[in-house]
Amino acid sequence: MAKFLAMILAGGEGRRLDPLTRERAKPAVPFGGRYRIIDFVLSNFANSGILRMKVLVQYKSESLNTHVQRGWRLTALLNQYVELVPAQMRVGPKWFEGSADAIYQNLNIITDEEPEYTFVFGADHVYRMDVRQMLDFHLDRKAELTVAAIPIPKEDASEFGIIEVDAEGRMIGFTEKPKADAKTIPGDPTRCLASMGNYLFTTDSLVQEIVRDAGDPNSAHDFGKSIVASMYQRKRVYVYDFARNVVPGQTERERGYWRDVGSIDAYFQANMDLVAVDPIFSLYNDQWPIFTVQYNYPPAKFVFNNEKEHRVGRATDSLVSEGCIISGGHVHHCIVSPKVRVNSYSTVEDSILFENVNIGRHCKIRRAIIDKHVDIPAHTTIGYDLEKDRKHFHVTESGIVIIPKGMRIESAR
Ligand code: ADQ
Repeated sequence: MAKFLAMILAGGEGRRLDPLTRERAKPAVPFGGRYRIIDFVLSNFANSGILRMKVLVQYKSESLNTHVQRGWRLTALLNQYVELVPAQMRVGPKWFEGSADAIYQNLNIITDEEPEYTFVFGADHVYRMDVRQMLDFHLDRKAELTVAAIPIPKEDASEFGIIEVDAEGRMIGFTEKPKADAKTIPGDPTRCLASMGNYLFTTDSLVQEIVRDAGDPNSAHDFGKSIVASMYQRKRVYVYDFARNVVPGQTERERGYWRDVGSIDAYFQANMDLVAVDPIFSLYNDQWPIFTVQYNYPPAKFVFNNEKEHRVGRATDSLVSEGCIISGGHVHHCIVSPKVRVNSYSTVEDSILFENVNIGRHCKIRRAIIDKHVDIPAHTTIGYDLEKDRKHFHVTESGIVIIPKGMRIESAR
C-alpha cells in the first residue's frame, strides 16, 4: 500500500482575526463552542484514514500545542500519529520565512518517513473533505501536484490564489492574490477559481521543488507565490474541483461548503451558520465526525424559575456546550463554549461566548464575541450603542463587538 504523510501548515499569524489571535495562532482559535479551527482539517484526514500527520507550528503556539497534545492522541501501535513540529532552526538561525520554508526546514521528516505522496494542507478552514478522492484524481491524472480549488466571487479574488484550468483539469495559469484583472471562470464573469491552499504532491516532486525554491534568493518561499506559481509552468499540475467531493452522511447542501475564516466577519458568519435551524454545515454527521479534545465537564444545566420571564434559564437556536449553567437569562442564536454562566434577567443574542465567560445579571448583549475568562458585570449593555462600545472594545466595521481574552470590565454601576 502506498505510504502517505500529511504536513499541516499551522504557523499562520492570523492578523485579520485580531484580537482573537493576540495570544494564540489562528488554527487554535475556538470555533463552534467546543472545537478549534484546526480540528476540521485533522478530522478530514482522520476520517479519510490518513493517520500520519505532522503539524507545523510557529507563531504563538502554546495553546495549539496543548489542544493537539491533549485531544489528538492516535495509536502508536499502528504507527498512527498527530505530531507537532515546532520551528527549531534546523537549517540555520532563522524561523520559518514562509510556508514553503517551513517544509524546507523540516525536509528530514519527509525523507525519514519516505511517503510516496505528501499532502500539504492549511489549518485555517472549516469544511468536510474526503482527501482520498483528491488522491484518486491525482493518481488518475499522473499529476506531480494537485491543488484543490473552489469557485469564489470575483470581488474576493485578491485574497486567494487564482487558477486557470484546461478541460482536462490541468493548471494553465496561476496568480497569487491578484490586485486587479483576476481571471474569471470561462462563461461565468462573476466568479474565479480559487486555490484552497490544500496541496497533494508526489513526494519526489515536492522535495525537488522545495530544494529548488530554497536555493532561489529572490523567492518568497511561499506555497502560493513561489511553488505553485512556478511549478505549473514546468510540471504536471492538476486542479481538483472540490465540488466533486462527496463525504459520507453529508447533505446535498453541504457539498462544496468551505469557509476561510480568516477575518472576524467570516469567522462570525461561519459560527452563525452552525446555529441556523437547518444548518448548511452539520455537526451531527456521525459518519464524518469532527473530533476534538474531550474534557470531563458536567452536562449543561438550565435553571427554571417561573416567577418572571427573564428568570427562566433557556437557550434557543443555540449550541450550548458542557459545563455551562444558564441560570435565568435567555441565550438566543448563540454559540456557548464550555463553562459559561448566564445569570438572571440577562439576554445574549447573536453572539459567541468562549470558555469560562460569566454574564452577570441584567445584561443585554448582542452581536458580540467574548473571548475566554471574561467576567461581564451586572447591568452591562454591549452591541446596542456601538460608539460607546468603541471606546472600550474592538468593534468591526460591520458592528461586531469583540472583547479580548481576560479583559477586565468596569462595573456598569
Ligand atoms: P494564505 O492563507 O494567505 O493563502 P498563508 O498565510 O501562507 O497563505 O497560510 C497558509 C497556511 O499556512 C495557513 O494554514 C497558515 O496557518 C500556514 N502558515 C503560514 N505561514 C506559516 C509558517 N511560517 N509556518 C507554518 N505554517 C504557516 C493560501 C494560498 C492561496 C490560497 C489560500 C486559501 O497561498 O493561494 O488561495 O491559502 O485560503
